[in-house]
Amino acid sequence: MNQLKEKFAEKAGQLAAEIKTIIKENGDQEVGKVNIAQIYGGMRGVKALVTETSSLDPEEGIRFRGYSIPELREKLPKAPGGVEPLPEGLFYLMLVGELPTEEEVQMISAEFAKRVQEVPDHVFKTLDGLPVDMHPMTQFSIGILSMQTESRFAKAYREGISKKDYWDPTFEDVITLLAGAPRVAAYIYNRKYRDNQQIGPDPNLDWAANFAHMLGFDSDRFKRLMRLYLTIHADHEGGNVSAHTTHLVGSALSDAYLSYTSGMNGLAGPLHGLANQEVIRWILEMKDALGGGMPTKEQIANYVKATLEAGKVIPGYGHAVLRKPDPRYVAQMEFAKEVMPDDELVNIVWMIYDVVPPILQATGKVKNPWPNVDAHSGSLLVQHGMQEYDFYTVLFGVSRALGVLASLCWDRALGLPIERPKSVTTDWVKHTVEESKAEQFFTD
Ligand code: HAX
Repeated sequence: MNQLKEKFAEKAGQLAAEIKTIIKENGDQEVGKVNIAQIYGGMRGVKALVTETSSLDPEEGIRFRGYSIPELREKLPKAPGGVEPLPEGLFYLMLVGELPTEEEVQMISAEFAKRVQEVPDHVFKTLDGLPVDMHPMTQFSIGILSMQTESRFAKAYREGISKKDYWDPTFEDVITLLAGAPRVAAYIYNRKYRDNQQIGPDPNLDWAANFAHMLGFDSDRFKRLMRLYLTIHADHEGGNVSAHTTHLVGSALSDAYLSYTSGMNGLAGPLHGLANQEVIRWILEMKDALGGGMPTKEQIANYVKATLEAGKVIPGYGHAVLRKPDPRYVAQMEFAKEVMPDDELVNIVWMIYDVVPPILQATGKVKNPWPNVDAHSGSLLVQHGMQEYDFYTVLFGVSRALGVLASLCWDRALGLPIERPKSVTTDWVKHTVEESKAEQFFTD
């Protein structure tokens, strides 16, 4: 792990120096304008954040340090005999900006397998004290938050650590949190859905395979699915709710546990990560309403229209940035076409893809009628035997930890300041509009 830490420190030092020069020489350069619609409209398109780990193009989708998902599926190291990338490799890539070697990935897998043993007992006792019917995302957030007792950053800060060293205990917290997150998640799953039959970690498995194992799914196919799932959900640049929240809370020097769980509370919203459970719920309700079995496209179209007429969204469709089918959806579709082309639920997901976009387009207001990552993931899990769809966002959360926590390391290493944008009142907006009209009148 020291090797990775040294490499990160070296890269971070270089970038910090470059950024200093950029700000010194070009700090006044404007990179965009903000209009009133954007102030009221969730700041869409406002460039106001720096995130090094990944970047999202509206047409092309996500690139992690320049690599698309198909490129990562080809280039990142795999488990022996495996076909999907190891998510540990993506963490390395996001952290240091270079593709790792197999040995470098094995080193991270080994460190995670070691530190997964370090989840303190009180975390499990805390979870045991929660109502078993509490939503798994709430339990997950509480479970990880209770690990905050272990924060090396919080301890170092209390002891008076120098600013320039903040990144070091943050890095350590990040590795410990990443190692422990799948264990906390699996504990919740087993307690809630498997009569509390807990399964301990296996020190010989990679991160995703160990997660599958602790969840009670030991088939090679489920392990393959987990490696793919935990890779594609890891990061989606910095402006989405989970990434931005982690960054924002972290900017107050809250440690990795406090920052990440804040992000998870945002991921638990139905317009963000919870959409993956909503998709399956919506499909199963549709099947029920239509009497079960395979619906026709016409029946799906009618159900979609009824959902919209009831003032609800079609879960799994639309995106704040993307304007094309999500490559994370496409990666899952390719996986399904290979391993389960005849599965009924998966075929319904594909029929929905044929039916929904023209209907959303016809509304004239939906900017992106295409499926996002959440439209497909649940059907793969159901087909692999994980039916409990209210757990799906926890899987997303475990994956998202890789991206948002790699970014938190960067935030600390670059010494990014506390975030504090300016807010305005509607009176201010009205006054500004009036002033600008008056100015226009006098210049005309
Ligand atoms: N179904 C119905 N209406 C939709 C819609 C959908 N799938 N997507 C957008 N719209 C509506 C919006 O609600 C909005 O309506 P109003 O003007 O009446 O408020 C209008 O179309 C314009 O919205 P937009 O600009 O196209 O989209 P936003 O950037 O405001 O929102 C969302 C992006 C992802 C939140 C939105 O598309 C949505 O609600 N989708 C369904 C939920 C979903 O799948 N969320 C997961 C997104 C991916 C993700 O973060 N995963 O974690």
